[in-house]
Amino acid sequence: MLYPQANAYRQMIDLSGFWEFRTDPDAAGDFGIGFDQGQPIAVPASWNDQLTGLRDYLGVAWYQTHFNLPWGWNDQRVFARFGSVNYLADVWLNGTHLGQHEGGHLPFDIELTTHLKEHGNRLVVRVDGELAPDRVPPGNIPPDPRSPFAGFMRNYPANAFDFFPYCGIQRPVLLYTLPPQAIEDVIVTTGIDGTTGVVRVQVERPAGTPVRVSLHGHGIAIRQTFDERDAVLTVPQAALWSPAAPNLYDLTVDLMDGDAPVDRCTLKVGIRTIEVDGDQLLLNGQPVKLTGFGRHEDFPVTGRGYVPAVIVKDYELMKWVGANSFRTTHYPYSEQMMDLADRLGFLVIDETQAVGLYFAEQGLDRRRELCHQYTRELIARDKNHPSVIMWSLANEPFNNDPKAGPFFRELYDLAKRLDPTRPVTVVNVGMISGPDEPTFEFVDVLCMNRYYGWYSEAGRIEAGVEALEAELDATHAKFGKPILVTEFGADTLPGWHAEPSEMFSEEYQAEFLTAYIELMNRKPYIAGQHVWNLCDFKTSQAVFRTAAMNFKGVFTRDRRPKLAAHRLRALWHGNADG
Ligand code: GCB
Repeated sequence: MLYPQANAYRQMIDLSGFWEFRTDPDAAGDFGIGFDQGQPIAVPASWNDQLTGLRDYLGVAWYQTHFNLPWGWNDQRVFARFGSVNYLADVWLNGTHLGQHEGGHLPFDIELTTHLKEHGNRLVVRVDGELAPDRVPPGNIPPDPRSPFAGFMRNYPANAFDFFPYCGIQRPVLLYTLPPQAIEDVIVTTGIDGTTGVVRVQVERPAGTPVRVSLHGHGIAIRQTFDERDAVLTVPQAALWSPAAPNLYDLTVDLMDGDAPVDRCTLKVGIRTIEVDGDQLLLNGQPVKLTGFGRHEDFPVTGRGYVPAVIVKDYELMKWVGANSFRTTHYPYSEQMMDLADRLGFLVIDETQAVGLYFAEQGLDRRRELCHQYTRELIARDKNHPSVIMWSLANEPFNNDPKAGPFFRELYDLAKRLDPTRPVTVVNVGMISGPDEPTFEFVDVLCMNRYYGWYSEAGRIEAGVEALEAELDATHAKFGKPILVTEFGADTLPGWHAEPSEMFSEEYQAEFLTAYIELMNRKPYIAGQHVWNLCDFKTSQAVFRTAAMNFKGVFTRDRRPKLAAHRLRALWHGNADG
């Protein structure tokens, strides 16, 4: 699945702007043909914080917009691409239902061609944002009636994950054309042979059509025409891609009819390898140590909506503190965020939206299908990014269940079949399955979220770090694989100070992160440290989430540094001016 492009053979327009909106609390509406008197709403953005009274509304809502066909589009194949609609989307054009997609955070394309008019097209999208046990991520899981705590301390809305369940059309909606004969997909993988880069380009297209590929940049221009499925280009003295030098080449793929191109796609290529060797993670054959964060697509008013300026800002903040990486906690981020990771040289652990997974029979088959769908869709979308160094199949599933091991083994095999070039992981949390994590046997890298000194050993950083060290050493001795500590952190109210430090103070967070990092720096098998979280972010309401916020950010929700941000900068850059 290629991102839409505009060039001599393809065109594209962005439908971002003010759409019309109405809720449908009984889910009984039949507005596919359109509706009158909708309220204006911004697309892309979550609906929750835009319109009065809708913050906790997670039901059905309808969006509609109108467009005229641009000049020259009459005889083209036209598609709509939705970057992210959370959670369940149904699409109508001029009264005809054209498709459905389940799951936010991943794109889908719908062909509009035969239903288009030259003027006054009406595009309608029904969005169902409900939380349900047979959805992924799940929510509204019935409390266990045998538990004495059934219904006690529940969060609201009742998601099974720790971030606000924003919904709506959250990323841009694009209209684009494809020529009659079109490139369907391009799959690029890279290798290194001495100082030579090896770039394999596989082009999915109508059978029997020749392809011409050109690779430009860093002093080379290579061109090759071929009839086979793929071509291998060799790049002498290759300028490799890495965080220190995110070198990119320009790849142009032309579909040929005789000597004339009939379609074209361009993409950026970074030549790099990523592999696991014993307990080390190797980038371009050299051990790499990740410093960075878990993050959220989260900002006031726009919710989980695509805001380019916030993306730029977050990269600036990450660079400022000395991060070289992040994990797309807990769902795939926007395609634009991934493009910038390639350009700016960030290493990305790319995670699906399988968070809060549990294994009770009810709804399990559906959750399994969705996890397979998401894994396929994520790899299809992000496979060509040099920045993506690992696939994460899930965050903190309730793996203390005998069904979990086989569930993830299947998913791991699927990911490896689709992409044999990248390590695959499942992110574990000690509070649930700890060292008996069933996926540790087969995943390539062990990703551990740990909160000793916060959720356990509360208020006692030293005792927490001792427990952490014991567990890390034991896990390493047992599995001998690289370990990433993919979350560690402490809630911190900005401006709250204490001496001696205590929980929720800025001093406690700074001391907590320092103690963890100093320990991890002493352990050669620790391949990475990701602080939870880059910024404070909104959650559901719960007694353990003051003001419906998770305050573990080292920056506030409006991106101001806490004490810990300065401390991290000193630790990761090696000096305060780094
Ligand atoms: C975790 C989760 C993350 C939470 C975090 C916390 O282990 O992966 O989603 O926000 O802990 O702050 O409790």
